[in-house]
Amino acid sequence: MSGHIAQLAQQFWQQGYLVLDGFFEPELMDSYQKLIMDYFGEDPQFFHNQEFLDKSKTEVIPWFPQREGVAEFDIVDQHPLFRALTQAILGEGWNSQYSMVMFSRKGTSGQAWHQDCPPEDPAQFNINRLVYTMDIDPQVGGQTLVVPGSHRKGALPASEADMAFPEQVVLTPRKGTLVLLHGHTWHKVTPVTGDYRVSTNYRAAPKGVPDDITDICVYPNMRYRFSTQEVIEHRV
Ligand SMILES: O=C(O)CCC(=O)C(=O)O
Ligand SMILES: [Fe+2]
Repeated sequence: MSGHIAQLAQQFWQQGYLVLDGFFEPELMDSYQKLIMDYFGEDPQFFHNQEFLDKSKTEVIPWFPQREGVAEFDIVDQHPLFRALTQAILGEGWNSQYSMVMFSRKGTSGQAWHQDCPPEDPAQFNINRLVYTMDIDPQVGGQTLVVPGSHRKGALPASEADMAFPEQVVLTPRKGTLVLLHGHTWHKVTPVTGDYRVSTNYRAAPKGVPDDITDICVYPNMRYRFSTQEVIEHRV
């Protein structure tokens, strides 16, 4: 198994992402999905400010269940293979940051192209460990797009308009899929046409990376700082 894990870690570093279908048991995913729907209901409201919504074209409502002591969310965090894979990718001393459930309502725009943190220093990055508790399919929308190898390509091209990259790959995760995604990899989420979309992100980072590494997000049109809710750089 450890040889296989090393191979998967190598694949992650080549592509900037990794997709593992059927990684989590369906029963565990069902219990997570129920907790998530009990928390949100079908039609929750936003709390991001309007400038962010307008400029980022990102419509996601976050929930941090572990901060509220919802113990079930520790199960994934402590999953032995999940941890072994993380260790193979990030090395000794890596840090599990937090789990964040992301809910998008029907008819919302998903997430624009972005990088979770500035890409200038290759040693300063987060990884997303995305757990899908429901099927994402072409009917629901909300597919995740990634550009392979873009974690080595610096900042996303500056642009005001949405973009398509010839080499982009469309991910359609199912219930139980684990997607590992480097924070510098260019990625987006397509509009949500079905009833709603849910994903849960267990963010982690290598040793020496501060916990607020994802405070500044890079979009084609701006860099945005979440803690102060401000555009810190207009890129176009
Ligand atoms: O939900 C997804 O598929 C991607 C979410 C994302 O971009 C992130 O958590 O950084
Ligand atoms: Fe992201």
